[in-house]
Amino acid sequence: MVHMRRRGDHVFINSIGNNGIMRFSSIVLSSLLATLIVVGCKKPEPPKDGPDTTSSTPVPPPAPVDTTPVYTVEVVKEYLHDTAAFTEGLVYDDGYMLESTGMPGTSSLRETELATGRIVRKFDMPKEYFGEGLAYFGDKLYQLTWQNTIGFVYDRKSFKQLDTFSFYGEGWGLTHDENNLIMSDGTSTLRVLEPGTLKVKGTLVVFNGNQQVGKLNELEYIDGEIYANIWQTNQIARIDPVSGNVKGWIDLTGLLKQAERTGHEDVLNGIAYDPKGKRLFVTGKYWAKIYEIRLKPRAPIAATTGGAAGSGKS
Ligand SMILES: [Ca+2]
Repeated sequence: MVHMRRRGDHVFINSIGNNGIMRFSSIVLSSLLATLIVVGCKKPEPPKDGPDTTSSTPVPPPAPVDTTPVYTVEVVKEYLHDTAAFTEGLVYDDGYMLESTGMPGTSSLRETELATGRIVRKFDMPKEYFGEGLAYFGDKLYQLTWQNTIGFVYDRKSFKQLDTFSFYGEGWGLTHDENNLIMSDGTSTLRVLEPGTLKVKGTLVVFNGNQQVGKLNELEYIDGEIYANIWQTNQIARIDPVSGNVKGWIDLTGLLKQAERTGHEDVLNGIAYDPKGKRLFVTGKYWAKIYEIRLKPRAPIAATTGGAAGSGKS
């Protein structure tokens, strides 16, 4: 005769006395029954065509489908661009490009003839300033700096510096709508500035679906939308200026052809628009060309979205 004694997770079998009485404690009986149940039950096979629903590992929900429309582009025309220009802001004005360039020692405000690329006016910023976003509003030009927390106001025609203004954080892109300047700072939040005082009168957080879109860089307000290229990508977001929602993505992958690269180029940066001719222009830092492009709808695909926080040099 035997009795079983449980110690920890192990069951031991020992001899019992000569009186022949089997003494099972309730604990021993429970353990025996549990063991028999486990041995007697076979784990069900998962369905051949479905997930293993008996697994303890939770099955993640399917990834949400990004239904935001995507546009590719065709190049209408190419124009020369200064390969020494580290483009940070680009504005079209009646046959001329106004451009803000960055980097210490090469930051500038310049005006070039679009048809030829010829520089017709140039103001070199003191080397302590890193030029950033540029907007043409009224008869004035507004230029940001990256981390100097200062902006400059110029007369459009003479480039004479009229004023300065200060802001918090970093300066990245700048454009304007009918009434206000709109500024990016490398995050997913755009600031709306009152042009007279340059004070922040509102903010707009940019979302694609339920995801914030960070690293908003160069801007252009075009026919009631804010276009923003996303730093270190080939994507331009078309943003609803009221809701902050991305209404479309422009995918510029392949615009800068491998055969045309100098090896010196930096990222896509620079959007300008001719409202009369409805011409859209893009370029990049140290790129040799400004491209006039036309949008073509493409089937929706997952688009790149950045985080809420900005980082690094714009
Ligand atoms: Ca622009």
